[in-house]
Amino acid sequence: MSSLRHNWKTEEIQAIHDKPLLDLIFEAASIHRENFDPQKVQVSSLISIKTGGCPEDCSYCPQAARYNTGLEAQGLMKTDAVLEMAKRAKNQGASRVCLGAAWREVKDNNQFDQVLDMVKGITNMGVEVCCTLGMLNENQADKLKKAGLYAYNHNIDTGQDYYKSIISTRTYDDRLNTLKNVQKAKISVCSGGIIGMGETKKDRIGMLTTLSNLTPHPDSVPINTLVAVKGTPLEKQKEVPIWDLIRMIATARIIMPHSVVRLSAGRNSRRAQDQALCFLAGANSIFSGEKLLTTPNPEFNEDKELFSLLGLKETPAFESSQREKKQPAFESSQREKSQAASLTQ
Ligand code: SAM
Ligand code: DTB
Ligand code: SF4
Repeated sequence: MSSLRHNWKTEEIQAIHDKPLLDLIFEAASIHRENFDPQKVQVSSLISIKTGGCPEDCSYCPQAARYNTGLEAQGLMKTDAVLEMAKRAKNQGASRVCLGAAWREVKDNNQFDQVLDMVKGITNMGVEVCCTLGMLNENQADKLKKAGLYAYNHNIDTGQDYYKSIISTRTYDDRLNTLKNVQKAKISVCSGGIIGMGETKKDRIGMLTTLSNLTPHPDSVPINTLVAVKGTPLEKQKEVPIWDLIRMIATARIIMPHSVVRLSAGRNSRRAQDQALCFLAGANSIFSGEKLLTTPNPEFNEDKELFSLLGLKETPAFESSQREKKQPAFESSQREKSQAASLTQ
C-alpha cells in the first residue's frame, strides 16, 4: 500500500510528470490498482441551482456577469425543482449530486436556508451531496454539515503564481482558507483545478504541489480542461492535448494515491480511447449528464455505453472505492471459501 506524503517538492513532482509517458501511465496504473478497485468509477451529476450573474472575474467562467457570453442570469432554483432533478440523476446512476451556485461567497440569508433544505432533501434520497457555492466561513460549513452535506468543491484552479493572471477578485489564500473551513467541519474536501488556460508546465506542477501538500490530501481532485466559452477572456485558448491531461491525472494519482481523481470538464470532446487512457492512468470519477453547469457534457446513456465498453461500473454512494477499506474482507472470505472447498474434496 503506498504511503501518503505531504512534503512533495516541486522538482520531485516535475520529475514524475516528465517521465516517459508509458512509464508514467504504468506507474500510475499500478498505484491506482494497489489503492482502488480499477473497475469502479464514481459518477457525479451537476445541478446549476443559481446560474450566471456572478460578480467575480474568473477568466474562464461563462457565468461571470462582466463577460458577454450570452448566458441569461437566473435566480436561485426552487427546492422542489432541484429535488426532482436530483431524483432523476440518481435514477440514471449518479451516486453524487453536486449543487453549483454562481456566487462569490455564501451569505447568511434566506437563500442559504433554501440550499440547506436542498441538501437535506437530497441526502435523504441516499445519494452523496456536494455543494460548490463559493467562499464559506466556519459557521456556514457547520450548518451545511448538519444538513447532511457530504462534500464541498472549491478549486484552487491553477498554480499560485499564475492565479493572479486568471482571477483578481479573490486571492489564493481566500481559497485555501475556505478549504480549511470545510475540512474543520469534517466535510469531504473536493479541490482541483483547470488546465488549458495558457499556463506553463511550471504552473501545473505548482497546482499539484499545493494540492498534494494539503494535509490531509483533498478526498477528491477534479482535473478540468478548459471549456473555452465565447465571450470569456480565454475564448481563444486551444484544446489541451490529451497527453497533457493524462500526465496531470497520472501525476495526481501517484502523489495523492488515496484521493479520487475526477476526469472533469472537457470530456465532451474526448474520444472513448482518450478517456480510457485517463481511467488507466488513475482517474476514477466523472461528471455525467448532458450539462456540466452551463456547458455540454456526455449524456448518462453515452457514459453507460462507455462503461460497458471498458468494463467499468459505478461506485455506489457512500462507498469509498479504495481497496484497502474492503479488499481484505473480500480476500479472506474468498480464502475461507476455497479452503472449505478443498477440505470437502
Ligand atoms: N462560484 C463557485 C466557485 O467559483 O467556487 C462555484 C462554481 S465554479 C463554476 C466551480 C469551478 O468550475 C471553478 O472553480 C472552475 O475550476 C470550474 N470551471 C468553471 N468554468 C470552467 C470552464 N469554462 N472550464 C473548465 N472548468 C471550469
Ligand atoms: C469542477 O471542478 N468542475 C465542475 C464542478 N467542479 C463544479 C464545473 C465545471 C464547469 C464547466 C463550465 C460550465 O459548465 O459552466
Ligand atoms: Fe463566479 Fe464561480 Fe464563475 Fe468565478 S467560477 S465567476 S466565482 S461562478
